[in-house]
Amino acid sequence: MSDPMADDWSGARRATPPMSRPAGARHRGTGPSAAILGVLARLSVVLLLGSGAFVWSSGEAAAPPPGGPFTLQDGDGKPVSDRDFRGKYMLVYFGYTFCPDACPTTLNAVADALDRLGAKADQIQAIFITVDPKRDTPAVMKQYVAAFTPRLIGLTGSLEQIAQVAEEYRVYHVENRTGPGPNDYSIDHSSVLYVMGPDGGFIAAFRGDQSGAEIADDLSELMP
Ligand SMILES: [Cu+2]
Repeated sequence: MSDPMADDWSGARRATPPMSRPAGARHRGTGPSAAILGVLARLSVVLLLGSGAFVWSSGEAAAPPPGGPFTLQDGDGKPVSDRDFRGKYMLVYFGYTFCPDACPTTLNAVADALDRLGAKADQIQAIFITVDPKRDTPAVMKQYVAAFTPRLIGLTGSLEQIAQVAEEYRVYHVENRTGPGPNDYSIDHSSVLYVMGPDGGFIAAFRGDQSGAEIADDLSELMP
């Protein structure tokens, strides 16, 4: 597999938070690592070579699809529920604002994809859910997502709320200590874009490291 992240960075045209690693550096726990492969195995997804998109396989009847109800807080601290987006597609990504690489890369690609979709993007709500609620307050999330596109909303919540929604979506996330201070940690997390339908049900999951053009193509195919 080539390194799509390098392409994403060269194609990035929006403001991004400063990077602490060179372009193309892999976030531990993301990319085709053992961690994400483990997540994907649990998702029982099938990799469609070519488009790069993952789609749900119903081969394992015992495993329910990712997704489920949530109540979180938006950038103003107001409660937001999955039910608020019925009638729209939800494009959901999990990460955190201190993320040095995977999150800004993916969110730039999402912004690019929504631009490319034109009017069709009005049917899609892009949602960034933090897996770092201790640092990602509503205000932090609001400022962060605004740097990518006004079409993106950032959601946070209590530790319990975040743990629950991450579990529903089968999101892999593990805190790693980087020093003795309370904020000295990074988070390894899976990098997957979930597409949920207008009824809230799971439709597909894409690799988070696709380009905006690829994401736009995949979304176009899924939307009537
Ligand atoms: Cu990240």
